[in-house]
Amino acid sequence: MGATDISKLPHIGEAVLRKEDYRFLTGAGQYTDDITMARQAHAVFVRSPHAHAAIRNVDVSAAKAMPGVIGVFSGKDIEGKMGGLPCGWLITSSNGEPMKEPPHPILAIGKARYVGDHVAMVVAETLQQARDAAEAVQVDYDVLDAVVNVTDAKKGPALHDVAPDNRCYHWELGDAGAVDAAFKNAAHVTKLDLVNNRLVPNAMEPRSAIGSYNRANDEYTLYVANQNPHVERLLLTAFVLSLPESKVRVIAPDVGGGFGSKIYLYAEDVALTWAARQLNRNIKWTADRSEAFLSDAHGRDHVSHAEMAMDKDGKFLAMRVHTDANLGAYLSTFSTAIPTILYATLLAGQYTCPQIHIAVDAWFTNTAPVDAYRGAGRPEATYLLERLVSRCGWELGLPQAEIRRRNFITQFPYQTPVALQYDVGDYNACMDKAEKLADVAGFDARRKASEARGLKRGIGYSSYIEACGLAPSNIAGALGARAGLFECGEVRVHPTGSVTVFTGSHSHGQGHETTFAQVVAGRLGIPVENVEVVHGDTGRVPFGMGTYGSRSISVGGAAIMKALDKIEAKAKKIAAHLMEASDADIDFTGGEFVVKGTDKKIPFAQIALTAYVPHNYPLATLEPGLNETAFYDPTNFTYPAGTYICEVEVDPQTGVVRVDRFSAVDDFGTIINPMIVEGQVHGGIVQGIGQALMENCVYDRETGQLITGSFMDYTMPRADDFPEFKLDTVCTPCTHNPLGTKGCGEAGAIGSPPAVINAVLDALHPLGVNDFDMPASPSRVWEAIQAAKA
Ligand code: MCN
Repeated sequence: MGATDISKLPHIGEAVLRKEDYRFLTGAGQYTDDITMARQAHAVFVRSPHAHAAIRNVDVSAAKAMPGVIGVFSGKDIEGKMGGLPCGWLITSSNGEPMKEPPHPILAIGKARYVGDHVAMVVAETLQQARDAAEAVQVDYDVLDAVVNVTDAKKGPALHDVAPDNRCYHWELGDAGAVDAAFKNAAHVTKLDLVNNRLVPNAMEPRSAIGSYNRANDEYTLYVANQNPHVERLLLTAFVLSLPESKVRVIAPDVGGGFGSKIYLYAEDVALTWAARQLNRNIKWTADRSEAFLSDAHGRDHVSHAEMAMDKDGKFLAMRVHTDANLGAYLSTFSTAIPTILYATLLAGQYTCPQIHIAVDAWFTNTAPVDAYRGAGRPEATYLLERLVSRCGWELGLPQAEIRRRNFITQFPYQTPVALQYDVGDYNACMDKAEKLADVAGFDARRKASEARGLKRGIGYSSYIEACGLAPSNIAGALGARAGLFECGEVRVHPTGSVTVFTGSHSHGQGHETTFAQVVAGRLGIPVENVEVVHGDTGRVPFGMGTYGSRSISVGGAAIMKALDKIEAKAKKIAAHLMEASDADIDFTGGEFVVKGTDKKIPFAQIALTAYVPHNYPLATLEPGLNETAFYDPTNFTYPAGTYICEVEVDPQTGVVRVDRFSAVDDFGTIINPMIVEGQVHGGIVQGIGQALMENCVYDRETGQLITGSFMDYTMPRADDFPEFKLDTVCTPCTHNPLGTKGCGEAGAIGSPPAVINAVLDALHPLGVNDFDMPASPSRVWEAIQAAKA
């Protein structure tokens, strides 16, 4: 089946209501914390109150004597009994030195390295008993100086012996010599310093896990709020607990949002699984919101300098970027890939910039580990590039659309100087639609109206591209990653013709139970209700790499399409036998197998039944059953792209920024379910505007304490912070996956932050404010206005 044919099938492009919503809306969802097991005990983790401290002693004796306590473990108790948390992706420094990979013990040994670092685990009959006993654990700390940002990290003190200067790696991409030469010939150079603020993921459901052990057959089950159960099992068994995978089942039931923060193997998951066997109990732990703030992997936290060299007409000649990335105290599972493979490779954006060079220094600091958060490297790249491009336009006196159009890539495939090859796109079409949708023509009148009310109005553009559908093994491997990211799908046709699909993708809000069913129902010509989608269980799904990087429909869906190809081929053989025709003469269309050029046909359900009741069947050449599995490794990323236009009103008296209009035009290739895609874009834009205007994770520079450790101090966006978003799409189907789809799950979070800040800057330029970083909170905007006046 070709890449574009899919759009003609039934159910494809239909706004089918989400099958999963009945259980979510009626309170029947089953999240990890909803599960109560027989002989269930509760765990509480004792966490370091210090950002950096030597641990002299952990005295658990008083805690052990507390009522209901079943076990108390410190780092010393588990030392030598298991490995540390692995970093799944390897980055080799450009000079050939491997990155520094310090040990990451499951419970701290010798030192605590951030506020919230796990120091001990208490298990008791009830949660309250575990909490009380955790208070009784006596930890003797020697407090050390802490560093929390990349600037201070260079000065020390060192967190890990293996990285005396706190640098984990130095990594480069692109031709530095060619970039230098291009800068020498430039008519104009635009420069910009940027900070990409640290974010806390804040999924609605906090992390939660139950470690369970069955002594009868020596088997473990880990229930966990996680986005990729097979990867969790692989890391847990192969790297940490040295167990055969066949002895461990990981179940990720309903998961209330992840946004990247639930793709890692966390220390709590390991500790619970291990302790379940030690204590022969099922042990549950659910993070409270404060723990989530402290110990979930955070996102972003880059400090960058960027320069663009242009000719006299504003054509880009070369770009030079240096980025310091904060990795936090330890390497989280995918952390090293974020400021490198996923960030640096995106810096060409939608533009024909012939030379790009980027150098990245990644640093350890006394903060929670930093890893993927919705977009993962790509929002950071887009923020940098789209802020820089807007500034190029302002400095050259070119309209925001014009500076972009002059540099848009228009010929495909297009090889960027930073490793990626874009297969297809139409960036001018997105810009055209976005400008119409945003009524750019009416902006001047609206600006005057705002001015009359004492407000400053600004308009901001962002033309983003994203590489998603992670990740072609060939490209990931060439860039230094340890693993590529294929996906697996199994299609099981039952004798009645209904179908169960087992997918390695995991749905934690993205609606796969509906969209994957639409694909299968469309291909087989059966009702959507007749397709069940099973995910999130290593005991039921053959294999899987999970959900992140907006990969599920384009990689997981493609694996299902491959399995459906096999189903169709076998079903045709059965049909050919029944109708006494040759396989080649059978067409499958509208749910029926037809002998070409005749009126002989058999419906799909009859073929399904025949496959399982094969009395009239060529058993010598065809096995019974209709059940196929396929693995799909993409040959390239998918490249969704679009243009976002934001209009803000700023009150110069108070610094309050109000988003008045937001228009987004995206190209996601073939769209399976426009309603679900719209919801994904809405959510992404909200998260992006959240970062741009209010969210900011701040650690105290002296003590390393997390200052924004609750919703009192960390502002989350709410519905009344936004206007109604105007959305539209352009469709250039992806050329290399069988669905023609491109991912949509992160686009909003990637495209929106620079559009907002560019709009804020446009509003503030008349007041003399020429530079500004996120978040544009009222106090920061007001201060910038006052500083410009001074
Ligand atoms: N889809 C479609 N047509 C397309 C593209 C996608 O109908 N052309 C549908 C898909 O079938 C799927 C949904 O849109 O139902 C998202 O698909 P996709 O873009 O493939 O993204 P994933 O399913 O892989 O989801 C991952 C993505 C990421 S990386 C983050 S982070 C994120 C996001 O999804 N986290 C989310 N959206 C989220 N939404 C919720 N509610 N919760 C999260 O944690």
